[in-house]
Amino acid sequence: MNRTLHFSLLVLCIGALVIGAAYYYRIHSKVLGPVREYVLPPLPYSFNALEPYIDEKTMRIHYTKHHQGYVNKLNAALKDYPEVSKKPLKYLLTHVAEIPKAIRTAVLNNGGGYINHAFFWEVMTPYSTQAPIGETKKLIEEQFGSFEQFKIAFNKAALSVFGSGWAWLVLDKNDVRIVTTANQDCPLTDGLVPLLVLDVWEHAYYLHYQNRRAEYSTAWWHVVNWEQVEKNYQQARGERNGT
Ligand code: MN3
Repeated sequence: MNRTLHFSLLVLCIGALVIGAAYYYRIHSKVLGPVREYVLPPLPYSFNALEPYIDEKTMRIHYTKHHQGYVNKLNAALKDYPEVSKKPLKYLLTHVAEIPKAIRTAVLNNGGGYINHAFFWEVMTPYSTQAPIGETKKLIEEQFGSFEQFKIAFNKAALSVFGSGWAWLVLDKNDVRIVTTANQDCPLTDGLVPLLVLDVWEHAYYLHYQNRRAEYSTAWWHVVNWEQVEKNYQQARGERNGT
């Protein structure tokens, strides 16, 4: 085989590969569409806004490293599954069987990590009303006797989480209930609607409180965003009524 023929064949092969790849990509993106890429949702306040209850360094690392880590790993898991990525995360977490087995654990862990943290940032504020308001105030008082009793029960639940996890106030049909989840599990998967949450992973408090989770969960009440909790409740009720 002479050199020119050799070169021509090489050019032909490369050309065929390029055209093939372009064609595959065109078909692929036409049929399946692009992959949805998650980005870190904006933090609703500055890193030092929740001081002294949650310190700036913890917030910064928690948001830019831990939360970002879940975002990255979620995107990596969905990279080759555009059809799955197009479904809202809330939908996937409530229809677990529709997540392909090969990525199910990764989507549950990192999708949970993504959504749980996004939710956690929202239920905190430097301008806390310090006590529940509206319908949630009524529901909490009916269910737990008083706000004080509720706080005691919630803190007890937060302390009972062995290892890493979360303590939640959820809406279960028409009642509010305290539940805990392990790792990055989300109550949505169990058909419960989150209203309030506390992250009790050590990364959420260790720098400032070291091993003193009780101290952290007690201090945290100062920054609870009860207006958001009420909004979460109203939204859940609206969705249920189809409005
Ligand atoms: Mn966390």
